Amino acid sequence: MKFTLAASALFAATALAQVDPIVIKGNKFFYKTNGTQFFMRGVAYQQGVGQGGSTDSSSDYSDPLADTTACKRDIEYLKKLRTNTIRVYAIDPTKDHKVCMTALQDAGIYVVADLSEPKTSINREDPEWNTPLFERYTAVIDEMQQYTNTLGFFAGNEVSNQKNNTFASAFVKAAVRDSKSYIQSKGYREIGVGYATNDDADIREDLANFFDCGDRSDAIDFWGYNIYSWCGKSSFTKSGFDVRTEEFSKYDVPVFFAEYGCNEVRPRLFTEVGALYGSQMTDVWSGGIVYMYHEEDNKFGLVSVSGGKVTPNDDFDNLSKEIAKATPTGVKMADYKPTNTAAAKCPSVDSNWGAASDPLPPVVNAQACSCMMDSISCTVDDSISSDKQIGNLFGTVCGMDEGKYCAGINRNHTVGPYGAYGMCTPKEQLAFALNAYYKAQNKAADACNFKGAATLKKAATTTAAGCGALLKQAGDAGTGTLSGGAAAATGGAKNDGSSSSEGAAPGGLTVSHVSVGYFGVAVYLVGAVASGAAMILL
Ligand SMILES: *[C@@H]1O[C@H](CO)[C@@H](O)[C@H](O)[C@H]1NC(C)=O
Ligand SMILES: *[C@@H]1O[C@H](CO)[C@@H](O)[C@H](O)[C@H]1NC(C)=O
Ligand SMILES: *[C@@H]1O[C@H](CO)[C@@H](O)[C@H](O)[C@H]1NC(C)=O
Ligand SMILES: CC(=O)N[C@H]1CO[C@H](CO)[C@@H](O)[C@@H]1O
Repeated sequence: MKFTLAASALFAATALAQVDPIVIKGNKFFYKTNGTQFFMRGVAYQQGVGQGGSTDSSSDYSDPLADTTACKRDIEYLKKLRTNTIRVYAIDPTKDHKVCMTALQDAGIYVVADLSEPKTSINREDPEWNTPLFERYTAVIDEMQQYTNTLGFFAGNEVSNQKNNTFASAFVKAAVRDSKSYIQSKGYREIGVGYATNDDADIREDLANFFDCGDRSDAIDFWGYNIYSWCGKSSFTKSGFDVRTEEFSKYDVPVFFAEYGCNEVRPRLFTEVGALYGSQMTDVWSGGIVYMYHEEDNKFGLVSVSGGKVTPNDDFDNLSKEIAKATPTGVKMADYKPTNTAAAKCPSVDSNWGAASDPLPPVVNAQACSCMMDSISCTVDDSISSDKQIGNLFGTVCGMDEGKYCAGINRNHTVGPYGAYGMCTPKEQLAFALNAYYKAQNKAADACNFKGAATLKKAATTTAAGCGALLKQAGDAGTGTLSGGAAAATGGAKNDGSSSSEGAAPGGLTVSHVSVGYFGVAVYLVGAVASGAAMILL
């Protein structure tokens, strides 16, 4: 009897630690079990992340959910601000987050996590969506989905931030699509995947429409808005919050402020809190996330941390007074009949908007990359590893014969179909292009050289099951369309013992190849074409 009691007490304790998941219905969030509407009272919680998630792409990040001492210490302050959500910008999926996530659950605090990290993120200057990025994104999903207080993920943060890089949004939307299909294929609970946008007047409407248009399985589940237009003693109309609210009044998914809190006037007064949680906005907005917890050089902190000790500042006190009054009731989930059910209309590609809605960049398919690597007979020499070397070689081979050897890795939808292998690792893409050149020279031995950067290998005679179909779909030039992919890609490629040759896709390409490497590619490519360097390296 005693034992049973103890056991059930223990069970109760465990059950209590799991908070009720947040679910989405129409343009609102709800607590799943009791159907009370959920309004975010959030705080951005990560040191060393600039406004809009900006970080030095070469810098390391420190995972705020892995530091258990700081996490437990800070929760006490977050509670004083009635915080029910924190936003984290980069977590390390290999670390253990149980202690902090459980402590957050005990405090009723949910987490919205960005899926990228500074070195592995979609680069607005030379965007792509590929297997290393997919591996990073899904590793974060795998880690965070374990906790019922994970509210959602951002597949990107302010990636397109002005007219000349709107093209990058196509790759972010491909990331949304593949992250959503991964969550579904793994049978995880429904966790939304969204995007956090900047507030650029030229592109903000097209951005919101682009991510919400078309097929629902490609579209964002919620929209985060980083907005700093209410400064000092502003107002609903002066800040433009009225116009933003009108713009989203027909949006069919939840919208919230993913960052807010202009600091032009300090201490910040946070009078926008009254508007955000008041009757003019709560039908459209689901609250917001104040940027940010830690005081740093950019002067946005609510507290200063020094020697492990937390000191709240005037901003903190002002916010706590305002947030105490933020008590919207909203609607009950059962009574709520969404009226905004139509997807947004896709923006057309013109001088203001560069991303085509259809097709989106290819679904990531690691297996297809590995099959391709098996099948080729000219590949990148092992001596080639640096971003600069890879970038130079892209410049060379893609600069030849009007870029025809790079059609299979093309990432510019304007100049042709997306190449089927543009989602492989940079080195795999390079191998494909070198091999395409080699084939076009009738496999002359000296055509697989590139000053020692390319090397002959044996094409695998028997390739892994399913390779035949994939290679056929992609076609010789790599300009076909692969079916399937993403969801199965990680597991498929890794567990496929039959995929044998030395050319199989490298599992753990270092992350620096992703953003830094590709930035290099763009630069070198332009340089090579412009200067005719294409010819020189031969
Ligand atoms: C619904 O559940 C949440 C969290 O479990 C709680 O904060 C909220 O007060 C509940 N709503 C009602 C009406 O009891
Ligand atoms: C966009 O313009 C900025 C200057 O405003 C420039 O630094 C950047 O390289 C441009 N990006 C692209 C993709 O052209
Ligand atoms: C795509 O190619 C076209 C034609 O060469 C070019 O004008 C455009 O700038 C390219 N887009 C990007 C984002 O590179
Ligand atoms: C609106 C509000 O509470 N303002 C306060 C913000 O903090 C400063 C400094 O503590 C006070 O002087 C303001 O009254």
